[in-house]
Amino acid sequence: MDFMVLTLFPELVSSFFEHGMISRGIEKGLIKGDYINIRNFSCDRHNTVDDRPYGGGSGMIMKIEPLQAAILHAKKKAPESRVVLMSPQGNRFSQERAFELALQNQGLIFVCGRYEGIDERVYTTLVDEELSIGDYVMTGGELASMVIIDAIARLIPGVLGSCESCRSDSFTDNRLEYAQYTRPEEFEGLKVPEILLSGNHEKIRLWRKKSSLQRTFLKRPDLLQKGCLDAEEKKILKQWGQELESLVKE
Ligand code: 4GM
Repeated sequence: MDFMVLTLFPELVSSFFEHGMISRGIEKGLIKGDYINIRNFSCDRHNTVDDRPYGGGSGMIMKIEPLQAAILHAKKKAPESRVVLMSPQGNRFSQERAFELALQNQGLIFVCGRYEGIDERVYTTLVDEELSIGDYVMTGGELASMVIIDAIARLIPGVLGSCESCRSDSFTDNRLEYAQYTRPEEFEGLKVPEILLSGNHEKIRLWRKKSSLQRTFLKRPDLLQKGCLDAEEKKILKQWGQELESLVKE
């Protein structure tokens, strides 16, 4: 899957493509990470990419001509790709959307804004979709595009070491991930739950399911209302309720 980022700060993005699992995925040929400096597409000798807003007011607005030229160049390199503009007004990105986009396997061209905004005609003529990573404003779209690329890339088979590790991720099936431990068995009096040392795979599976449900119930109860509980989950929660009740009775 091809990722291309159009930005005024290509170094921000290049270092992201050069580290960790993302760079490994690129080396393995599973994903492509590229970037284009929007300033290279400015139309005058001062390399202007922004201008004052019509109607007055403070701040500078990104001009349409360099953005159009950069987007057309990116489209020429990757004609099948979808053009996504990062903005706080966009559709909210989520784990569900990450799965959708990874499955579609269509390349993505990210347009990252800077300054106080972008000429409205960019949104209406050059962009397939606006995406947002949350209800807050940043100085540029670069971090948002990297968040999205990271979340999608790790779902592409082979990018992470094992396929198992992303199947049990938080938010998949609207559940948070279960508690995990590694050595030592005891740290400053804090012990690893014994079941995890038992080697009993069925007991471990049930313990993990319970841990996942407990965490979701305590930290993100909104997720439990969204997806309904299956029979096994109901049983586990009922059992937890009984455990709590017996504590109160004693
Ligand atoms: C306004 C318009 C994305 C601001 C376009 C970008 C937050 C997000 C910017 C832009 C951004 C977000 C740059 N801030 N919540 N700032 O995903 O690109």
